Amino acid sequence: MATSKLLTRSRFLRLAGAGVVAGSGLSTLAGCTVSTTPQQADDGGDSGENALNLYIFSDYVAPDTIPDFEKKTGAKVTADYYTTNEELLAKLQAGGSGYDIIVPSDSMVEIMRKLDLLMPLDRSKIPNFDNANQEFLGRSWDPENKYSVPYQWGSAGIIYDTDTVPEEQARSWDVLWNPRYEREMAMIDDGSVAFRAAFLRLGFEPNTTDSGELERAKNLLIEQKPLLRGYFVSSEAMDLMVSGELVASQIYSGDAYRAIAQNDKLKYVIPEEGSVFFVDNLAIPNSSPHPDVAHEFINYILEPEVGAKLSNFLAYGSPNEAALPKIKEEIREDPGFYPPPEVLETLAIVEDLGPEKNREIETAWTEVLSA
Ligand code: N2P
Repeated sequence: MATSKLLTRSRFLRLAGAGVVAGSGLSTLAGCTVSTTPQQADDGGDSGENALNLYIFSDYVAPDTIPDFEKKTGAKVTADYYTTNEELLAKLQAGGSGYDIIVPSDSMVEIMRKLDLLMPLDRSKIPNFDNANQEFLGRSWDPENKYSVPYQWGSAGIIYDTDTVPEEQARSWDVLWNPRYEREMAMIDDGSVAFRAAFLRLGFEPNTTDSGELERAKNLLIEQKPLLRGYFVSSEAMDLMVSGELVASQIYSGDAYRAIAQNDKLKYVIPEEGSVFFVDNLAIPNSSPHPDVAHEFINYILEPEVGAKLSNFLAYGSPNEAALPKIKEEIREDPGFYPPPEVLETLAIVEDLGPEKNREIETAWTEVLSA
């Protein structure tokens, strides 16, 4: 079966005991969209010695993550943001990006590794590596963690407004095709994630490589398009759900939890047909101009306090085991967001399907967008 179970039950419970997420009454999570403030790296970034050019998913640091690193090390950080792994890959392949730290998801680490885009990590410069949770090390995308260190993990499910959408509807991907909610629904602006929802809704494996199934999923997404308000970055969907402009959307778990912290009519569900799970990772591009500072940054993120601040703010799961005791209890103990074992078993990593299949999905996604 193509669906890969990421965590065994007992291990998950151990992680969940200090890992994931949010719920109501978390004042620190309210109103917490990270502004994309620091100077843009502008293809080359800061060329000084003590500089770090960071290229990361949007809304993916806590407010103090970067300023505290600058204070601690004297390094000057410039940051650029992307919204999909494909955007990150294209930027790196175009060459000369000048980035020192990137944050590829699981299968993108594998793709980049095979393309020789990543620098092997010097473990002697990352003494905090020992703080990483074994559960997230040695995974298929980087079996020896030669190139990457886990950063955050989560799922992609459905957020819905309980005043409008009945729970039994929200438990299926089908809800995002329901004409009753026309123009009040959204999907994540990432072909590889949107296609997984369509595959699952059709009862296909989330990592299917069957061209006929891909064609059917494409048609399903094209059929859905006029019903949507649009395709949004997950944190934009979060804001539109909080304001009530959307009643249901595909969303990443952390953004869902942050939305719920601001509007308690909202709920997050992993649909019964299953969904995808991701582990995002810190890595250093081969072309990094400041590899020493980059190693210092990775080591910094693995500090217990830094890891806890990240997860207390972002509400994604922390693969930093040493951070777990510092993650707020009210977050850790919110049972609504810890998937029970039978749901966990339905979660799959978005696998690297190989260059040809990946391209096929990208082409199909372009067709959806231009339909
Ligand atoms: C957070 C982005 C989550 C990335 N805004 C999902 N891989």
